[in-house]
Amino acid sequence: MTSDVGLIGLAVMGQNLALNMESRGNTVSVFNRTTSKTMDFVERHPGNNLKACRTLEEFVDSIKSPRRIMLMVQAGRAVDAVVGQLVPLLDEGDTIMDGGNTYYEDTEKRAASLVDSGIHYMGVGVSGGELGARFGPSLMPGGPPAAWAMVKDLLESIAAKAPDGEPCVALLGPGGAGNAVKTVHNGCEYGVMQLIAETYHSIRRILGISTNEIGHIFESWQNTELSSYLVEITAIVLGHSDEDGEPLVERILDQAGAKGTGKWTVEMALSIGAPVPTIGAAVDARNISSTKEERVAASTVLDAGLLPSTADEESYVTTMQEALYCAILITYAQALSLLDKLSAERNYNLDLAAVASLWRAGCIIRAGFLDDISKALQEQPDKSNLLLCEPFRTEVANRLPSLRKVVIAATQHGIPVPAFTSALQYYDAYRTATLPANIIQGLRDCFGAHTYKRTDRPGSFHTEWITE
Ligand code: NBP
Repeated sequence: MTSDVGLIGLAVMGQNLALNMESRGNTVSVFNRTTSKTMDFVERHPGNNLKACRTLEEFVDSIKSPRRIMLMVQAGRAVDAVVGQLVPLLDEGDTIMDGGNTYYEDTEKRAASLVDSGIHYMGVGVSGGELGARFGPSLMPGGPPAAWAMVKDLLESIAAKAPDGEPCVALLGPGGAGNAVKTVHNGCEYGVMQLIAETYHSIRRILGISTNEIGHIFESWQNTELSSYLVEITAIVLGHSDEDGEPLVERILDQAGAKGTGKWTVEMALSIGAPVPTIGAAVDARNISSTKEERVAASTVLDAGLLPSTADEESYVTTMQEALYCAILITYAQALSLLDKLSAERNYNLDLAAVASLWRAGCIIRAGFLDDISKALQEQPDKSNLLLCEPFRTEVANRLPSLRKVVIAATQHGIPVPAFTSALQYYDAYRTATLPANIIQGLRDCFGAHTYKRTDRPGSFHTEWITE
């Protein structure tokens, strides 16, 4: 019997995605570079419709034509290696889906190189970690409509379902559009995680309450506008005890790892001139966290220059809650604005309401408010930024005093809050009609004759600023 779909790469994500596909009634052929892992995986799931393949030839021959093949291997060279070996075995009309965290430009190149062969190539962002892969990830596919027609049913069946029953998957655009959306999703994830970490740090330092108590605060926030997967698991992580009953998280070394998608988001943003300061701050915060030895040494010699605190401790938790929600919305606004600008630059024609809609379930940045974000973007397509869309314009405005208080209190106490600060700074810069960029233009023209534009007449101007 031929299989309905094939999957290559049986590390944690591939195994779970294969089981997910199988659980929806598909026979799944599986292949892994290291054959023992293929055999071991299939032996651990007897009775399932999984077909272990020892060679790529056997794998390709075992799949129904036109073939649908999902790659879940490490991004980069591994994808090139697999595609290189696979393509000569495939036929016109077959579809390769790269489900890894691939850089969108890489997908563009691979898709372009296959156009003449008639083999379809899709970049499919997969979010939700291993549980998502197993029971329903958020899927962000990009590629040609003809390929989407081939894989739509399959992807809709394995995707997470939003509260209204809609599958969290839609064709987002051509080429690398899906990978770009997944990258920015991860960038947004970096920003929100950094905001959460700063919230913990600020409450701990300013109120001096225990990690366990802060865990309870996050738990209670799940019943508020902050309701989201990352807030939910923060409560779990903060509430988890080590063997002796002490909070485990306090024994975790304060050096954050990264696999690069945050950096890619910032690189993408820099390359098209789109501001994403909160995501940039989150990447920098991970980088500075990794300089542990230097920080420990500096902590004994650098003065703090603290100021008297003006934080109202009575209402501080509520202030923090409002500030966190406000800063999270500003982070989503940056991420969506980046995608909007990328879409214009690359002709992706991204539907941002659809993007927000498929982030509603299955992915790491899923949150209760995404339903409203999706509706707002759909109903107010003329608005150039989420911050201008109601109800978010008003929601952010109402919480801004809290965001300012949190930044002020942290500054007075010498607590680093780069994500909160950058969110506030983005907002303030975005709402400022006249920025001091005129000074920059004057300076550029003064030292380098770079010219400037005037507010009172059209054209390009240069001034001889230094006459002697
Ligand atoms: P890894 O990213 O750790 O990749 C391991 C897989 O790649 C194994 O199957 C390995 O085969 C295969 N592989 C490598 Br490495 N080099 C290869 C090569 N030259 N030729 C063929 N196969 C090769 O696995 P993962 O954590 O399951 O993630 C898979 C993809 O999904 C990645 O792109 C990842 O970024 C993305 N992703 C991961 C998560 C997550 O939570 N982990 C979430 C969302 C997306 P081997 O067994 O022979 O070494």
